[in-house]
Amino acid sequence: MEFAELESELQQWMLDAIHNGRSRSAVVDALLKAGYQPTIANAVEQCFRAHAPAEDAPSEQPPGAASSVTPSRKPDVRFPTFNTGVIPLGDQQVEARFAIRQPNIVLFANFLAEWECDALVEMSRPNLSPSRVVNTQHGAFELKPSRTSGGTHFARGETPLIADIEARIASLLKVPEAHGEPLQILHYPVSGEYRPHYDFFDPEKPGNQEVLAAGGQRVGTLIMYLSDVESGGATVFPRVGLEVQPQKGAALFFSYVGEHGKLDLQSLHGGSPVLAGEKWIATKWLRAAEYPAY
Ligand code: PD2
Ligand code: ZN
Repeated sequence: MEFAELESELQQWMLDAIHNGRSRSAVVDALLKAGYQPTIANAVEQCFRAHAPAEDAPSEQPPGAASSVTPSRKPDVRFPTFNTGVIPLGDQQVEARFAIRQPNIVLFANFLAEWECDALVEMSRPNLSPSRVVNTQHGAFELKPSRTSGGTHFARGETPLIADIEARIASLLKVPEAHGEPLQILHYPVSGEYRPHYDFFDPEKPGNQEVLAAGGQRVGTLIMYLSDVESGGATVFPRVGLEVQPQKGAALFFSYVGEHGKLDLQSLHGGSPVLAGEKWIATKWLRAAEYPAY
């Protein structure tokens, strides 16, 4: 199996593993445990040859031990407190439509122009692969019935449009662009869903050490709706009884790490099944510290 043929999230996971100092054999082991065929070892080898530092002798280390970024339970990021009203951001007159405090959730209308939504969809359509979730025991990415979308991602600043949108996000949320993970584009066909989950990583779970070591904890999420949805597909917060119906160009922000690094369990959220039409979103997850750019 070739590295270039792997789903983008799996490629990203391997790059994170190298960045965190994991050895070839540790990476192959995790993937075999997650159910991959032994031919995955070839893709791992290609990835290490292309991306591991030349002098990097394979070493067995506890997950995350060699990270250049110390995982932190404290947020190094303080998001602004939003109230409803218009926020001029470059060419966009963004409007905060509602803001609630606990959990901290804000809906921004008009965050993206229609043409930007269409361009992101067209750039992504040819490169979609099934979305995966992190296995919290051993850390590899797995296919699960709880997440039935297709996705792809763009590196920070990969195109002028991506760079523009990332600058807008940084300006709105007052968080450096370097704290952003690659922009994820997700497509949900009819019946596609993302069952309720937390976006933060439970620091007690061994399989999360890999993802926490690169950039620290996730502290906030911005979901940008790239399409309207004919029926279904709402983003739901079951613990607060909130449902947000996708509206093309709008963006939903929520954060979930409080004062002393306390994780907000009220932030449980999901994408309910699409009943008719299709749903496209772009998600920017934000970390407590700088996230490596590949
Ligand atoms: O598509 C959604 O509405 C959705 C729901 C829950 C997206 C995410 N989570 C996410 O991207 O984290
Ligand atoms: Zn989510």
